[in-house]
Amino acid sequence: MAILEVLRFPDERLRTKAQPVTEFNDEIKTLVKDMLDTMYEEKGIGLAATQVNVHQQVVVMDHSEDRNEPMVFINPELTDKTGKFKNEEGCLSVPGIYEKVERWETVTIKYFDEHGEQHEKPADELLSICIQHEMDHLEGILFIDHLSPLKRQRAKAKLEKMARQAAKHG
Ligand code: K1U
Ligand code: ZN
Repeated sequence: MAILEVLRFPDERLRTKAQPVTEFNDEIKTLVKDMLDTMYEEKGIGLAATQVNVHQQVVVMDHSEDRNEPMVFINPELTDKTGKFKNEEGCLSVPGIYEKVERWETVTIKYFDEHGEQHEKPADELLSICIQHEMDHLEGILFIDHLSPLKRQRAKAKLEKMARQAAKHG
């Protein structure tokens, strides 16, 4: 079991655009396993490789109640998207900030699993929100980038205050 370091805002490495996976080898399988271990350890429902400073298009998720339904999305693409809705989001890379973000309501995800098999899956509710949030990470976009300038400024000020307090108290 390997727990990877999760990059935190304002780390510039979170702004790196991820590259498509071209080889489904043991390295990718190990990355997927380590990302799942890290997501469970951090109590997240999703994680993008960008957040652990690996700039390949790999996403893991599990939003099941018992935390026993891992999902892997490699080179994800949205082939269909309908409707819009607003929901509260959080992010392991932007701790302590929860804000409503507008997303596509339903999407269809085309992706590969870690064995290189291609799949297509319809998604709504939390799966739809989460895949859009994670695919943003792969593009170097954070959910706070979707907020109004005022809300973004407030979030930044809160994060800076939290960083100052953490530095003071160790
Ligand atoms: O990408 C990440 O940092 C993971 C993120 C996924 C996510 C949660 C909620 C909406 C969109 C994307 C998290 O897991 S944040 C922590 C969390 O478990 C959570 C936060 C708010 C609502 C539901 C869950
Ligand atoms: Zn996130």
